[in-house]
Amino acid sequence: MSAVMKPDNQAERKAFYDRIDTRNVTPLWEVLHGLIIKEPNTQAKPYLWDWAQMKPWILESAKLITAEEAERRVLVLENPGLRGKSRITNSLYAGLQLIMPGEVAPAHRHSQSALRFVIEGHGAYTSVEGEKVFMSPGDFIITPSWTFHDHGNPGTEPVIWMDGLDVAIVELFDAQFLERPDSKVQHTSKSQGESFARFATTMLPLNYRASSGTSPLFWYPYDRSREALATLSKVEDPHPAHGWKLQYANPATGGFVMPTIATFLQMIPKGFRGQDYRSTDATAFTVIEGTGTFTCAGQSFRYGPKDVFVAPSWRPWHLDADEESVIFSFSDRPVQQALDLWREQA
Ligand code: 1HN
Repeated sequence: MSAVMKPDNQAERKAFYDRIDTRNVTPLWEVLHGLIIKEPNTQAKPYLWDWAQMKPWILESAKLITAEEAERRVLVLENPGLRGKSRITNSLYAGLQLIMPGEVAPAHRHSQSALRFVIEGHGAYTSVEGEKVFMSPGDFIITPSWTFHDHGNPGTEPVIWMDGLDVAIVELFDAQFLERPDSKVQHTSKSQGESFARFATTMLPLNYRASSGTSPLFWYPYDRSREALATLSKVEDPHPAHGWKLQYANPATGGFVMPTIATFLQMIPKGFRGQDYRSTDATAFTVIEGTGTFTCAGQSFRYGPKDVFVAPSWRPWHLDADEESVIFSFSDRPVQQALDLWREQA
């Protein structure tokens, strides 16, 4: 029965706040309701980067700067709700990288984990810890944290891929390191296909023990992944939201390919009308094949091959396909799951 009166003392409060502020102290009650909220309410927006618009700009960038001067010649895909932060989602970076015939992007290594998803062109390679792999459209390649990598294009065509990195996650922990070796291009110390032979055949080196949370396999060629989806599409019904969807796996652990980023490939049939779905892991998508519509939080975007689009955390989205479509995607799901934060709702 004790009715506690709310004091009416705004001026006194303000004076108190000002006093404690001088020693870097602040009252929780003034900020509490921004810190704990009922559900995610991200600043990030759904958006689609149209390939027809992006491609000429990417090629134009090659007239302005070399890959070597730029270190990496990339146009960053910035979420319209997060401009100036080099982010496609609150936790992940994405960009479109171009390497012209004859160019090299010099070697370096950093704490950030990276993925490449090849969009267009043949004849360029990426080299990871002394092993080269030539990239073809649809191939998914990883650059594990703290592994030396350089890219080169001894071929005749411009080659463009999407990069995805965990920059903001590493920044959250203030755990970034970068190293540039003396030589621009790594000495190739391994044969092409070595890690594929060791890890991609459902076999492992004798007595193998995973020494890191990152996949020892760094090249996932498109043909095999696509064929798996095509076979599944003949033997099971599509998931009502995802169609036929697989996650890329670390063959040594069965887990995701990197500790911070999960990657997926999905196929949806012609005429598919996907159900609404949402999850706490904001997701960036790249279309490889097909056309349709991506709808998220009431906004619809027509998609076609090589477009990139993004679904922010917890905003409902669905896919409708005009033609059979194959779509790559990535998110921070491994981090959220490791921290018991991940939720989804169909
Ligand atoms: C990076 O090292 C690459 O190695 C691409 O190709 C994009 C974006 C931010 C930080 C490092 C690459 C990057 C990056």
